[in-house]
Amino acid sequence: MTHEIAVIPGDGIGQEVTPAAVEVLEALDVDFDFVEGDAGDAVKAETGEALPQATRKMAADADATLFGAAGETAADVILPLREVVGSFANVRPAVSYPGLDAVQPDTDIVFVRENTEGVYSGIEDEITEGVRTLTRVVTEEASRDIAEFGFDYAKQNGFDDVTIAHKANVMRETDGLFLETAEAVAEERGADYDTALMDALAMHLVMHPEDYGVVICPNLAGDMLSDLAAGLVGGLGLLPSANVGEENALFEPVHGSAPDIAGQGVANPSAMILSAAMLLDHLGYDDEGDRVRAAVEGVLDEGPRTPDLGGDASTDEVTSAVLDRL
Ligand code: GGG
Repeated sequence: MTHEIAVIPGDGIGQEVTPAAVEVLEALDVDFDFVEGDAGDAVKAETGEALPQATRKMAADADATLFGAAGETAADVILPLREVVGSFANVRPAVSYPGLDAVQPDTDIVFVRENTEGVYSGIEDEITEGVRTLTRVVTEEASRDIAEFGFDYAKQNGFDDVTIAHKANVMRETDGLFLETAEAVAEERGADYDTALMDALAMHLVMHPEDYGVVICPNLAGDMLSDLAAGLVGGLGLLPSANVGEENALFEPVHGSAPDIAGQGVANPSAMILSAAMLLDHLGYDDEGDRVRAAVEGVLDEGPRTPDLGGDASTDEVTSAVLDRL
């Protein structure tokens, strides 16, 4: 069976790490047909459109999509792409790897982030000069979807600790609905859970990440807390993600376009390659996904390493080392 994969490198280091993930997928005994689409700042500068219709269609029609990184046009690229694939859940694992000098070596947390609404609904306005507003949308339906996904994910993947992140003491209506809906889902399932105010949770995650397993989050909180956890395990170059929908899915590293290092050939390809491993899991190639993860873990342990991890290797050298271990 051939799987059609839409490949959208996007901006900055997305152009450097996406080919690395494709090379890794090509090295496996799985039949892929890769189709490449344009999106991002450069395309917008050229055509006026950050996400061309052809790229949208490519992602909609493919069996899965690999996306690299978004830059200034993130709101016009990654948010609509997630919508195109119908993704309501953004799964972001933050794991400590042996051999890396991580701030917190006992981290094994999966952030399950609501992926369709909250402050990322895109409803912003300038109501008068100097006054701008943003409408935060929270619905019972999306809150239920993400909570059900989070509790199912925890059960299927052997996580005992589930935490519902919120700020319902301040955002009483919106996070109030998110929290009460997620708690209702837990009660229906007879599942154990904790709740945590997201600001206090940020501090506890830094001090005691080992206390957390699956963290179910509203959209912006999930984006921020997962980046915070990246800092605990060695940086954004290590965190993959899956944007999961009912029928379709898109896989991307948590990091953005990193304009400070783009074009130098030194971006860490690990997060992107680990995202490709999540794509393999999604398509039912669990063994291949495990092989890719083991190869990346071996390279993270023994090198070579890119500068973000204290080494001086290039993206290509790290990718070759992963390929050698496959
Ligand atoms: N590959 C992820 C990416 O491009 N991140 C940049 C960004 O702005 N992300 C916002 C988000 O994940 O919602």
